[in-house]
Amino acid sequence: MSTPDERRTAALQALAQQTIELPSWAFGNAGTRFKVFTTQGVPRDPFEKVSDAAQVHRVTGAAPRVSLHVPWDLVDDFGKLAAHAADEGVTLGTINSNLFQEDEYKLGSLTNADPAVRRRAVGHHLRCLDVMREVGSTDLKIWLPDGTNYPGQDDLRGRQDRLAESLQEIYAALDPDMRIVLEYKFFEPYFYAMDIPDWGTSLVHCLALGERAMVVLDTGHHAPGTNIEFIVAQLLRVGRLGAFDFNSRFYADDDLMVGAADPFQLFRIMHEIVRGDALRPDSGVNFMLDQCHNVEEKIPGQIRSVMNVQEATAKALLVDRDALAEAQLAGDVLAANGVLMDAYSTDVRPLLAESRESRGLPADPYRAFMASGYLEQVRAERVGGTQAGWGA
Ligand code: AOS
Ligand code: ZN
Ligand code: ZN
Repeated sequence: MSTPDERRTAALQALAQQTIELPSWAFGNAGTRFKVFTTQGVPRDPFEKVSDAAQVHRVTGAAPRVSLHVPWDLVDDFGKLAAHAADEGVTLGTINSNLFQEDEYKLGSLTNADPAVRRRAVGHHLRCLDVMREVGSTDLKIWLPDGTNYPGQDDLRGRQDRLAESLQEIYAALDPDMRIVLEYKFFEPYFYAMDIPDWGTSLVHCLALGERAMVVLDTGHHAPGTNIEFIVAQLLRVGRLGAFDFNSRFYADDDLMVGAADPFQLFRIMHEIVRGDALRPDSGVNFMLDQCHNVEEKIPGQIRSVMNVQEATAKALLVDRDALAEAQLAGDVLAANGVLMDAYSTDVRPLLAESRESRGLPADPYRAFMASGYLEQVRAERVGGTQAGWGA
């Protein structure tokens, strides 16, 4: 039986090691399909996006990697971008391939019936692998925008066969230390059938590819009411949870700040992570954010999101797992539920402040950043040029 003090000490240790990867696109102007509001001082190129991401790491100590999109973050010299990241105290992480802006992919990219289009889509991924070699990244993230809008539009099964072949070609080109992480989404941009709509389809393809193919779980990509922590538990059980794209949804793929819509759900997810011993830095699960900040300031929005993940994690770490197991074994429904709720109801902000201060970080990263003068500085400096936005 562990004591509350022992759980607290273990939580402090685990929290000090937790890292969260930031998406470069969160720092540019982005929003809904209706209106993208512009924010002053927004980065004008990938270098400035990396600098902004580094600010989040500076105050949280928990966000040391930045994930890039190709081609949104294309630069002439990726070595220079990696060196810039190192100067700023961060590294470049996952490379996201992007197949949703080319006209030729209207009827599909990796699943297209035309072999020439499929070849070009595979070629784009091979280019992404080169970028990964240049920046020292090991994860290629594929979110496949392919799908159909009308029954009968294409052969559902044929598309799966073509997808399997295309993925196999990409997988065969991986270096030994590289992985494919494969995301799913139940709808959008197509509405009748997405080609990777769910975790089952992603898992089927990953299992066929091999051990270095893992599922990405974007928390906004499920039908309302889906039990996401169940999916987390199952993917961990079979060793195929490669990464999260964290965000909040009220309605659809809202890409709002993680933990804003449903902090209890985030806690339940992190409880399964702790239960599955997947918080360890070498567990193979990459905790990423995938968000857009349309009405709020972007860097503070990312800082708040990192803090929200840390709060949910701290609560999950405080669960009295012995008492929980005992109650579950005894069939004591209310006691078991009570153990979880006790942890969820704990105010972990003092614990997190202690964790940060013990490592020389500000107790409140959000306030520290707002007082740093960085926003005022970039608003004054970043005049001229084109602000980075959704897709650029
Ligand atoms: C799209 O809905 C997905 O969540 C992807 O992860 C995508 O690459 C990301 O949102 C950037 O557009
Ligand atoms: Zn995503
Ligand atoms: Zn999404």
